[in-house]
Amino acid sequence: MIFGRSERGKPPVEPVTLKILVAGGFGVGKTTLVGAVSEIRPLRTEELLTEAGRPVDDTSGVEAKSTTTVAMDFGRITLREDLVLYLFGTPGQERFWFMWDELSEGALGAVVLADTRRLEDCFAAIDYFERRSIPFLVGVNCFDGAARYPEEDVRRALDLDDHVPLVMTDARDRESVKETLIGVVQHAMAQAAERRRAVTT
Ligand SMILES: Nc1nc2c(ncn2[C@@H]2O[C@H](COP(=O)(O)OP(=O)(O)O)[C@@H](O)[C@H]2O)c(=O)[nH]1
Ligand SMILES: [Mg+2]
Repeated sequence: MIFGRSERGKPPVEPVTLKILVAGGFGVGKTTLVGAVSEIRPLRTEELLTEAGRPVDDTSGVEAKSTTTVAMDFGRITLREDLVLYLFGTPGQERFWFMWDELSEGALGAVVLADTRRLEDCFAAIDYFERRSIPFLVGVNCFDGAARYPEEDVRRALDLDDHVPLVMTDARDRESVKETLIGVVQHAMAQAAERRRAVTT
């Protein structure tokens, strides 16, 4: 009794923790996604979009948005008792690119969020992960009022490699986000297995 779980013969589980990046253009839903699933109050560093910032922060096509994340979003989700994900939202604006190398250190994989109204906003993130061989999937954040396109059209517009998964997601919805994150973990594991095979054969 005093040994808790081990009374059933199982030692207490020390969870595996994995680091997942959440990337994509400005206003695509990164902060929303981390907030939708995080068990800890998401750590955010937001800065009011000021008049002075307007020429830099292009808000055309972005939902009413008065704050912008300047540092990063950080959250945690327990997928299973032995598997915990730490989520790091990358800063969307180009002037914060310098932070990405540090953030991506030790990352298992990434979600690149895309908005079909501004697909070009995620090209930079896709290029970044491709160049560094960081496994990623593309999550199309389905905004109300945005046209739905067939998966094939989105893949072609993004010039995605066949092996990169593309999923529809809703950054506001916990279950939808959870599924997307599981997709990243599975994809990263599959990629790792693939690479091991390539090395040993
Ligand atoms: N309708 C809709 N709005 C969303 C969705 N995801 C985010 N938003 C809104 O879009 C705006 C930008 O989202 P935010 O998470 O701040 O974007 P970030 O710049 O990528 O962190 C916010 O006002 C959100 O409430 C979505 O899936 N559907
Ligand atoms: Mg944000």
